Amino acid sequence: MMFPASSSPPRIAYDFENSLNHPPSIMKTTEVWADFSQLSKSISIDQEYFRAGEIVREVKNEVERRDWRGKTYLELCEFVEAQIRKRGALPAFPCNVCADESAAHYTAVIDDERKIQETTIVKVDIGAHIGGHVVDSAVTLCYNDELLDLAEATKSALNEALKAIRDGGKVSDVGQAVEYYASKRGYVPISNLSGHSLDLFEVHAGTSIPNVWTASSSSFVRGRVYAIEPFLTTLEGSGVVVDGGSENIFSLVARKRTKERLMDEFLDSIWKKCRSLPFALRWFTDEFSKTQLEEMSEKLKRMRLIRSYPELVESNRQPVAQAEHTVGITESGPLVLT
Ligand SMILES: [Co+2]
Repeated sequence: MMFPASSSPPRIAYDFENSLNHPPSIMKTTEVWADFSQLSKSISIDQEYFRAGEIVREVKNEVERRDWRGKTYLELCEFVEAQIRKRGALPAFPCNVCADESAAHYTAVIDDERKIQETTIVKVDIGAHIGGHVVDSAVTLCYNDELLDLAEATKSALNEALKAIRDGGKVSDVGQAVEYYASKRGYVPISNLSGHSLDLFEVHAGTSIPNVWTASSSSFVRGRVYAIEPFLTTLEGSGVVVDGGSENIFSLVARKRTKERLMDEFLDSIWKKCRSLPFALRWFTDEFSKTQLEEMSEKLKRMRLIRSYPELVESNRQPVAQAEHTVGITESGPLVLT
């Protein structure tokens, strides 16, 4: 069967404390990547992916059960991240909350007072990891009756995409399926937002899975894990996202001493909490003040020790819907983990 609905293997008790000590504490993050990607290629789908997938599925249900209108972005982000932690995983990236024309990479800033509007379409993109085994999935909350069809079509486009995945098959089959289905429903896929392979402590591990047909020669590889995520917009949309101006998601690029004690402490804390997975400044307010965090992040960005991920908005300011699942290519075929 292509997508067995509930064939998760038995749960295993996972010793997270020990797993965190597992990566050797060396200075260059890139060296850690090399070691881990070798390791993960030699084994099939690790149990941790199944457990992390189950956790994200539960968290998505908790999000969908509630009415978020009038609540703040901060409340939604903190709810999602607390739900992940409560279940024994860690956020793999700050919860993304993107309304209307915003498609990706907005997370609540410290003291964010922005509220979810009464009539809106909101993408909630959720990532969790257990010992670096990252899963990534999203739900669209549609509080705008006129956009219900867009939201539903995007969900169905994801199903079409999942059906196009084969062990050893071309990733371009997915883009073709999404593009064909979207046009059949009267929508446009966002061509510069793609699905991606996942790896240990890596959200984007090298292989892109575009949502339109491309000449990509990449194939799905058994034992590997992929996030499949179509984004659709209306026919008035350009099908392209551009920088929206805000930057509030970051990740560590390199661990180097800066000659400033506070910044070194911040870098150490980032590494300890997140390795080089994406983070938000609000995750560090127990150790540093808001002003310190804002100043340090600016400086570290200029020094290229951290990078930022700008918010991405549809260039014609048209509404965008997203659907996303993480899929593992197992011995018995592709399996949806989330
Ligand atoms: Co993703």
